[in-house]
Amino acid sequence: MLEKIEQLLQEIENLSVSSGDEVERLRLRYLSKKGVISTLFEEFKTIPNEQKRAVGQLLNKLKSRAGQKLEELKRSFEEGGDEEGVDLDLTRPTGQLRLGARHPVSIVRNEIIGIFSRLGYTVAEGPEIENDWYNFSALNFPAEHPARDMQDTYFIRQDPAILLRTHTSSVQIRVMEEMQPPIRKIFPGRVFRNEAISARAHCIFHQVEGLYVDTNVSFADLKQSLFIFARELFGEQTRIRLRPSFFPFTEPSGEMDISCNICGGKGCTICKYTGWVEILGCGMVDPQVLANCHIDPETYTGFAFGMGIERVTMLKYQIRDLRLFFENDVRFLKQFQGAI
Ligand code: 2NL
Repeated sequence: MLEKIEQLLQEIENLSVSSGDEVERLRLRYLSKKGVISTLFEEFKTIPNEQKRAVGQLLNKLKSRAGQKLEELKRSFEEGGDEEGVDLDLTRPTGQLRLGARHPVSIVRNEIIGIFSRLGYTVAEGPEIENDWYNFSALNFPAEHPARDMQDTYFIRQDPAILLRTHTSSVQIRVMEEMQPPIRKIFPGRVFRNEAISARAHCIFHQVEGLYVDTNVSFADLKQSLFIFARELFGEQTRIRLRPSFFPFTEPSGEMDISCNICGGKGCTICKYTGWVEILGCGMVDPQVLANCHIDPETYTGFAFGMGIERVTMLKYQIRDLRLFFENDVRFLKQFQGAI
């Protein structure tokens, strides 16, 4: 029995715990009525008298040592381990602080703004929550256009409609209602579409649109402005091509491709072996849209364009999955440290 008590004494000295609950479990194990130590006291009654003195002494020592040890462990949790006598120097310098990085979407947005501001454009912003006029009707969307469907657009209310804007064109309408030409502005902002989230699509993304309205603005002005833009953003070796397209708010409309900046136009998986990648949509502002904003389409013409910032950023930095922009994983974000 002496041996058993010695063993328990050793065990108690070596106890270590990681929570207050654990201390309580140990207290029950050693010190409760049916615990290990009570059981030993029961056994003590049956040992020969000549052993009683030595065993009794050691058993009492075990009981008081277990009580002390468990009390110590309990206190260490109650006081959060921050015992009296611990020196806490509040004037001590911290370790090295980690510096954050700008988000890649912000970097590219700022770069696009920089390029157009050198061409004389200024920035305009507007509300993310819009009504039907600014998001659809003023932009010539017909009543039955699929974008007006619940399937594609987040409606806050249906009738009369309040919705999350699906493009920044709504801000362009607001600007054209407010001022007469010359207008030369770019419109960066967050837009919302009811898309299934995948490597290529997200329900929230960012756009930059641009608008230039004045006397004698031509399609040649559109093409040269976007050519300059493409070379500034992707490098001076960049070539462009325009393909015919359709938007309700421009006529004629086009889509602009740039020569693939990965393979230089030779053909690779990024450009699907075409040598070209699409980066934006554009066109001459439909005269009806100008008239909707009380700008005389007989006097003025204009061009407009729009691009998805995530898409442009993916091409520029060879990012393969759009979802990376929204996960905010520092291992992704810190790669852009110092980009601007
Ligand atoms: C795209 C295409 C485009 C516009 C946006 C616009 C705005 C007004 C009038 C006329 Cl108020 N046009 N914006 C024009 C053509 C294309 O965006 O693919 N965006 C991601």
